[in-house]
Amino acid sequence: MADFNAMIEALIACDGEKVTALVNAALAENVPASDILNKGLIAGMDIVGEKMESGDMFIPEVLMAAQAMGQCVAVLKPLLAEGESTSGGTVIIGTVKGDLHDIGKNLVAMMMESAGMTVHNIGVDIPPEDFVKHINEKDPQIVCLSALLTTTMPMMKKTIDAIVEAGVRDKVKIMVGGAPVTQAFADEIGADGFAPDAGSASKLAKSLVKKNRI
Ligand code: B1M
Repeated sequence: MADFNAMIEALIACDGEKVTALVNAALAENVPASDILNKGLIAGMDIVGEKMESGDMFIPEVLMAAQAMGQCVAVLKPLLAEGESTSGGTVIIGTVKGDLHDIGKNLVAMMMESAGMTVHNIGVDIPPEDFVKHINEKDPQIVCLSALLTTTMPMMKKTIDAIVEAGVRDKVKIMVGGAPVTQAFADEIGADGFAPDAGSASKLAKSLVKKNRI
């Protein structure tokens, strides 16, 4: 039996070694990687977020917890592969300007790679003009924008506007996501799709690529 509570507690205690050991122990017991991710790591980060909000955890601690999560995600990466045969497709993914959160975005990138897509993960704090530059250079079918802050959500609209102004809007499907983002917001800013989590983002990207080819 995997001890998800111990994983959550070790993450909150910023004890990277312990979280990694617990993740490895759970894997050795054949606990599915997706359960470890959702019931252990993401559940733990949710509590870290609550503690951050209430002032019970400070930024350096949150960063240490995030680092521990990143290490474990690297361990889980090969096991989270979807294993489906796919039609491929090229994706650009980045976190919009002003926003430094990247754990969720990296998970989305990872799921898309696992699903056979070519993913250019262009990082965090990406200004609209850089998204345009990467579209011109990499010729993707899909552009994914991530934002975790309510204050950086408007930057998603600015990025879409810049893509329209650069005359490349028709070449790409734009998907948005991140904890505060909703389908209604995606519709409002003229995105082609919204996904609440990494698994559904990967599925949606594949279906958008397929639709585009027909
Ligand atoms: Co920040 N932070 N943070 N933070 N942080 C949140 C987001 C917050 C909710 C915490 C809180 O107060 N409860 C809050 C935002 C409040 C708001 O705007 N509504 C917040 C704040 C306020 C801040 C600062 C402003 C704090 C400060 O400085 N005073 C600051 C801002 C810095 C900046 O970006 N300019 C800040 C800084 C940081 C750290 C640097 C310390 C660190 C980030 C480290 C890193 O990413 N490398 C951090 C962290 C770790 C968090 C929390 C605790 C965890 C985020 C996370 O990684 N979750 C977070 C609280 C929380 O979310 N519970 C919080 C796990 C991850 C797997 O989930 O990112 O949601 P998530 O990704 C999911 C989906 O959203 C979706 O799929 C992913 C996987 O299923 N998804 C997409 C994500 N991107 C997608 C793109 C897509 C599709 C789906 O494209 C199509």
